[in-house]
Amino acid sequence: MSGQSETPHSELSAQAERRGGRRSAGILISGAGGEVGHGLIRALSEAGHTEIVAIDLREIDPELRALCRETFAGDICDQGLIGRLNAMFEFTEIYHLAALLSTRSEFIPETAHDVNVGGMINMLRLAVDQARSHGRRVRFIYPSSIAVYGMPDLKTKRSVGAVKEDQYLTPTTMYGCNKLYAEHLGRYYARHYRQLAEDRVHDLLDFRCVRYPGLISAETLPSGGTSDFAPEMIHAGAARTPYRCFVREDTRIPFMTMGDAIDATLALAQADESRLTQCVYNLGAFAPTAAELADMTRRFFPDADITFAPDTARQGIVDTWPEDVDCSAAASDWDFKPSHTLESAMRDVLVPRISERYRAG
Ligand code: AKB
Repeated sequence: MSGQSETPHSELSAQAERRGGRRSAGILISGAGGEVGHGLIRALSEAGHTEIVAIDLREIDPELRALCRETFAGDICDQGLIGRLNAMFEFTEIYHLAALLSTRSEFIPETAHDVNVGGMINMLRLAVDQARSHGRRVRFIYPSSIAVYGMPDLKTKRSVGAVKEDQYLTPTTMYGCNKLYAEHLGRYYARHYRQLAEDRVHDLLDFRCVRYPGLISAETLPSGGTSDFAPEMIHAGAARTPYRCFVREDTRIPFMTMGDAIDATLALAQADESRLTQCVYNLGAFAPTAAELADMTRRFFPDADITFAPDTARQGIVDTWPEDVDCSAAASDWDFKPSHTLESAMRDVLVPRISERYRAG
């Protein structure tokens, strides 16, 4: 994979020269073209930020590009690109979203490791290099996932209900292993980085992490994840296309709307540090079974054609994810409170917006 800047290199040098060699202030978002990136760029832009620097493997949509100071089509594993970002910008905040999701990662686990772990190391290294050079701490926001959990069996999954951040951390997927290790890397870079080096500089990073449940967006459809059955089912209902759900009807995992996930991510980023008692926080809003999701979809789209055809391997992954997550730490440390139940999410956000999307073609 090659890292190619959308703006030609000569033009970037010319821009740097015009700025008198000075670096521009920036908020960096990796994986910016993905589902979360779309929402995050819009929310940051609405909050008045004009210094967004977005990077994604694919070219960023023109509509999003207009909200950014600079966009790059490139690979976070490309050291040359990371070096250019380091030379051009002063980042005080980094949202590292780029990742290969759980289903996709099981087909190419080594590549997933390169992207999910190697990419994380590159971004953390960029963050500490930046902090050392401009003298301010860099806030590093990292979305992890319920995939870090590994429930040993269905009986345990059903009996324990909502799990806390430090329970059942034995993931069975490459993506889950990568996310769990990346959480530890963030904590290490924030608290122990180069702890034996004589020239160690303390406190370069402010690392904050959310563990997302399955996310449901009205604007985009996910790809490569294993929680995708929920958004796929609802979008198929609106599009009036038949949907064969790849998990059993009794499958239960937590979800939230994309809007609530973005709000929570920004709330954690802005939270008063003195209130934070941990680096990593669970997030979730509702935890329906796949059958309950199907019933809710049929309630709003009465002719939705949903059948269940479980895929044994993908089912096996979802069965290791908890039925629900305990979000009490996020609630007490930074007032996390999702604004939607499944019903209100469907009624007020998902159904109106998704319907409009499919009406518009
Ligand atoms: C996936 O299904 O891989 C993701 C996740 C739960 O992190 N949506």
